[in-house]
Amino acid sequence: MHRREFRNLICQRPVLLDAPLPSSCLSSRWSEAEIFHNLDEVIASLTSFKNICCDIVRCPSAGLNRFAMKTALSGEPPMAMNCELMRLCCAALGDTPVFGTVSTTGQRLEPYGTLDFDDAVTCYAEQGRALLEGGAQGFILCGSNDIQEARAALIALRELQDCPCIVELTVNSQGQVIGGTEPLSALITLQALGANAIGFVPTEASLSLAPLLKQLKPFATVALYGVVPRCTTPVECMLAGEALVAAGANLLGCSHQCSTTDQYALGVRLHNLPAQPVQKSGISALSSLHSSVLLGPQHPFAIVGERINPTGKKKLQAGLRQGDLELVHSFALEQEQRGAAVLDVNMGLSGIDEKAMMLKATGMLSRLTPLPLCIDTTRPDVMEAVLRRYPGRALVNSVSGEQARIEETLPAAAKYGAMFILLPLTDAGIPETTKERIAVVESVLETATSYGYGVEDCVVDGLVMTISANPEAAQVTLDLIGWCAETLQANTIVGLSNVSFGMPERQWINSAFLGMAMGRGLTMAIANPSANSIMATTQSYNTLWGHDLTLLLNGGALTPENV
Ligand code: THG
Repeated sequence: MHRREFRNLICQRPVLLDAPLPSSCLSSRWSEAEIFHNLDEVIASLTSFKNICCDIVRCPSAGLNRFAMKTALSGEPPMAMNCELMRLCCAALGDTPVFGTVSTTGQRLEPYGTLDFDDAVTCYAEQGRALLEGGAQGFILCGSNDIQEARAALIALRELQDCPCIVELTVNSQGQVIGGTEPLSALITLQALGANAIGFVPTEASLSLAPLLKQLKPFATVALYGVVPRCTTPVECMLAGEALVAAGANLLGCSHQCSTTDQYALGVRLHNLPAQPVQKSGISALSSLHSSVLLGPQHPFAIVGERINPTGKKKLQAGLRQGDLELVHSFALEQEQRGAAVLDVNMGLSGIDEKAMMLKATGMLSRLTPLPLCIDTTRPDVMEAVLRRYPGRALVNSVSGEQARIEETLPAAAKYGAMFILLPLTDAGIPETTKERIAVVESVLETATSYGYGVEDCVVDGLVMTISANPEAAQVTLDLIGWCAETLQANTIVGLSNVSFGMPERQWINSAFLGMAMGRGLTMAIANPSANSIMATTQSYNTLWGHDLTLLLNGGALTPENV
């Protein structure tokens, strides 16, 4: 099945996705090996549902990966089992599409465990290939409780074929993805990475997912999927399904404790419920392993902390040359504590292995801080390597009109669905006038659109130059910011300290310029959050626009003694 067909399917009406396994299998929780040894019974159960209520059937292949099977008792090579099981399901179900299921390897991935990310990707690619060979129309990643495992599977399956991938995450009774990822953060990460539907399974079978789906719906550009809680009657099952659809669900599944009669009732009911819309254009948002940051004029102003950058920092340079990340660690905590929303990470230093250092630093930072990262490198291979492993949705710094950025960095950013900073410059240099810069912004955006990007996925850099070299530098940048905010409705950013380079009283100039740019619609700045004047302006902006009243009302994050 092509991804477009899947989208059409869910646009018609809510879809039921299920695995009508034999009750003996469910009650005694068969292993995949046992399922394989009782195939007749499994297939008979699947067939009994043919054309009745399920729109998509799950092939019970979930645990047949090389890591999980190592511990299971079976003589068959797992890949042959995947293919055979899928083939039999497809033969039994005729026209009803069968999706391959994959699930945990049973081993913890880095950074929490020892399983290498690439080994996990290889494992899911191998299983996915076998399932496609057997006739899989799409994939479901079942009950994942680790965002990195979900990412590894999604990357592997997306690299195989352009078929739909549904990701199902386990949430606990507090509404958190097990592993500590907030559901919104998981949604931002996985929809950017190319999942076609994202869903949740509660660890407590009686928990209703309706409030969670309702909360996530405004942020979802993909289908939402929810599992109906445990029911005791068919009517109860229908009502629970209706509640999930009303909350925004496009796909439903049933708890294993629901009877086949319950499932049938729900399937029939769905034929008469309206399809829930799926938003076309997305939101500007970044995420990390645990958390997320929303960007734009309706949200708090975002300071991108600039300090993790060896330029002009002797101590940091010396540390990095010895592979020591102690200063990176302390700069991160300090910037987080000072109110940065995002951390820029730049490891550009002659004589070090930039790729290895970037991977090491971003891996450490992902565990250390909930702030999403801005990956600042000119090397496309470094960008690609970091984005592949980063457990969230990063900000790419940067894509410009330069040929190398367009041909290499942009495709890498697009593959992992990262947001990107758009620098309005070309191989010919930085255009002097606002008009020329606008032309570069439009041209880069046009190319980005062909990769599936929308304007909400980019942040235009105002490219502020120092006024000590050109007295009109600030004006040109302010006009560009104004145009982006009003006409393009795009986020904008500036490297704030550039404006005052070579001038006296730099902090005065920087904070005045920040206020002026905010007035034209600036939404982000790369700056040093240890500068009180910058953070005071930022907190005041957030208070004046009503984004965050608490900070100043409580005396501000900048306490009297450090202002
Ligand atoms: N746009 C985009 N990315 C950028 C910039 C931009 N990345 C790099 C730069 N400009 C922003 N980052 C920095 C990092 C450090 C400094 C300035 C800008 C800096 N460092 C002090 C020095 O060199 O002396 C050290 C100060 C300290 O200890 O923190 O000034 O414009 N997209």
